[in-house]
Amino acid sequence: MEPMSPSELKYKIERREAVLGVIGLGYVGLTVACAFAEAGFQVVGLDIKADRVAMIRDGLSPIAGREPGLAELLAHVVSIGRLRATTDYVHLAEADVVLIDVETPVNADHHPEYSALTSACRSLGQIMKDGALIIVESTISPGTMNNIVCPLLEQASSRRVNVGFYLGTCPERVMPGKLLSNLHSISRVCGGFTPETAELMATLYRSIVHAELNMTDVITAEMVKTTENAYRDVQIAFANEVALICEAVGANVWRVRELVNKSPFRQMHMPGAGVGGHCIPKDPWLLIHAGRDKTASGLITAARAVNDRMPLHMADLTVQALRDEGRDIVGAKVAVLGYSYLEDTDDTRNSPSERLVARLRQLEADVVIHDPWVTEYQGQVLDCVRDCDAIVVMVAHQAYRVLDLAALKTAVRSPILIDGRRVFSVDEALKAGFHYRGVGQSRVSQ
Ligand code: SAJ
Repeated sequence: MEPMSPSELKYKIERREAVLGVIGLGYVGLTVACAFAEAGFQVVGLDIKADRVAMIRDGLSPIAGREPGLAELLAHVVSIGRLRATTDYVHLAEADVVLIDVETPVNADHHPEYSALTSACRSLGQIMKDGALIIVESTISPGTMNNIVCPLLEQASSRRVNVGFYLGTCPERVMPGKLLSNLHSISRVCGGFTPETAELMATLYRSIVHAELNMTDVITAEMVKTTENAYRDVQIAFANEVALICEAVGANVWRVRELVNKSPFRQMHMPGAGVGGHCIPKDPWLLIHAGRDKTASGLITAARAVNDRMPLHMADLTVQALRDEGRDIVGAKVAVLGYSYLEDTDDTRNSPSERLVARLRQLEADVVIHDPWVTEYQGQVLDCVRDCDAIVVMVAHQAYRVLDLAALKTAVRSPILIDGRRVFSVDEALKAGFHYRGVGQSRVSQ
């Protein structure tokens, strides 16, 4: 039987008659599966985790944290039979389009760890429909589509790309806490092996993306995604390095940043206690990996080192502040406020607080942790800081912004406040009787 032509597939997509498969039902895959189901497609979602599939089959979202609208949408599209979840690849054989949304981490040597991606390609290749459109949404190192994904799919399917199947990559651009809204509102890059495939992809995504769809080739699409996050990482590292210089010269980095950003075309990012999350710490390494044997990438590598050092700098500030109070870090009780990687989320992946806590414990401090969003660290802040020798703020949770510093002052043993995210102003900290040190704010105390 002749494979579907691109125009036949385009017709099926436009009429929402195409069956969609999604491999990987994590925060990206599940969200996109629900969105296409809501748009009218029949969607088959596949995940290797049977418990996750079981929850989805029951119309329950396995995604932790607050994701407005997602749980309700999932329940709805499952109840009307528009989204079916499975652990068995055989159910993807009917799919006209398959999205691959599996994890693409980097290993300890900062190289891509593609076991999930290669396994998905091999399993899909063995059963995929003739003429199917395969789209990788996972973030991948530039060159991965040409050097890994395409050969694996051709080998497993005994078909040739652009003849027996169509192939492209459309990197995801979602953020925890805003998954559904981002999916609909942020522009996407549709990188196809051919312009016709890119056009097919745009036709598909137009049903859920109400923003620009930019068609291009696969290497460009791979470069854009890894570059946009490496850009952010380098910008944050620049802000952090300026903050360290401000501490050295006695300036306030926040005032410096405010005035720098009044200069045209300046957008200095925010210095802070470090860079965590699922994207920013990882994607620069995927970008560097692509050019590893051919060009230097000193700047991007150095930026990663600057950002990774910030949690250790927070430990240094704590040690210095205790010393100023005549106290030793050894045996000091230190309260760490904030364990997620970002304000007002429960996501702790690559959290800077993890590095800080490890460092403080290595220095033999007695560390207590609080985070209103992370189950194991919830509770009253006052109880957490009681009798402590220093408070270290690592995350700008809204709950911390409204804390009564005067009340905290009565609970602590020594009034030291180390602020990694400028949650408090120097004046309010001093007024409450704290000795205050902030990233980029040279030592300020009475
Ligand atoms: N951070 C700083 N200074 C800044 C901005 C962030 O220290 O100026 C820290 C945060 O505290 C956090 C980390 O960097 O620990 C990452 O923060 P983020 O705001 O970049 O949030 P993410 O990790 O959710 O990044 C996502 C990315 N989106 C996608 O990958 C689709 C990123 O490209 C977005 O720019 C970012 O969201 C966003 O704009 O919210």
